[in-house]
Amino acid sequence: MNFEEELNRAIDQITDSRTREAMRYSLLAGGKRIRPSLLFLALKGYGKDEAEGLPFAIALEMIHTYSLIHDDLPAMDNDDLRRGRPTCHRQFDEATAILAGDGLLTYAFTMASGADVPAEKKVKCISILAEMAGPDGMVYGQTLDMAEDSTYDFEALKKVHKYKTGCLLSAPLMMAAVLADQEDAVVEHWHEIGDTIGLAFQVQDDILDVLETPEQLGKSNSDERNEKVTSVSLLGLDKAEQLMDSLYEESEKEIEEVRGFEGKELVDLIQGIATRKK
Ligand code: GRG
Repeated sequence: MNFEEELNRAIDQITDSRTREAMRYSLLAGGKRIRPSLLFLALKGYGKDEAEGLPFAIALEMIHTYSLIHDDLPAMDNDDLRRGRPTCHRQFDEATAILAGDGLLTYAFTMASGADVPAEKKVKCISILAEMAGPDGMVYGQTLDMAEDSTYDFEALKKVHKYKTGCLLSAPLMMAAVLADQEDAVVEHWHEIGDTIGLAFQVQDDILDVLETPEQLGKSNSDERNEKVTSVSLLGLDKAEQLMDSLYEESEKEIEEVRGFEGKELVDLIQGIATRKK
């Protein structure tokens, strides 16, 4: 299966319009596809066929891309560069970028509802997607992030990361557990593992913003421009690096301990993410 082609095919199914082309522009700009990979490898760890997760993997990447498009808008971070290209509102215009984000978010649910899996599991997966992306999930994290003030400490920052970043990394792990017929407590355990990966991932993002150039990262560093509090500004670089390493190790250990799950490939993916440079 070629995931990039599958994403393109999903966009082809939409009525031709400027909004559709902006959706395609941002979706197919070459992201790392971490969330779909988490879903596919978690399914594999349970001995399931990754094809069963494809509509949910496409949905995840559409929701993630919508969040990036909206996060880059002038009303939010006001960024010019994303995934190595001009941001959606720079390439098109603000109204089109808002619509492209709206289109990706809603079309994600069209994709998920078309999945060829039993209705009960499908509804559970759709409900996980909605909860993790919505006002009790990623949108809540973004809301907290927008409200940041000078009283921010590391606990407050951790909460932002849990929702803004962790939720959309937990969703694929939780959906894989549902598709693999795991009970609710196991699904919830994967939620926690995703939170740990999310915190590590976000601390790493803060570290990379300091160590790498926007050209290398393919995105603007608006945290510095917007004087945002980050894990590096609060902890210092050395402590942030130690924290990141220990969080990734913790998540790997937890994955290896999940009962009935062959964790090697998922752990390999996490180790690959832990050494990413963008
Ligand atoms: C607008 C509702 C709304 C939410 C925005 C995603 C987001 C929330 C903000 C973007 C800024 C940011 C630092 C988010 C944390 C998550 C994160 C590190 C996103 C980047 O994910 P990658 O590295 O990106 O997986 P690619 O481009 O590789 O897919």
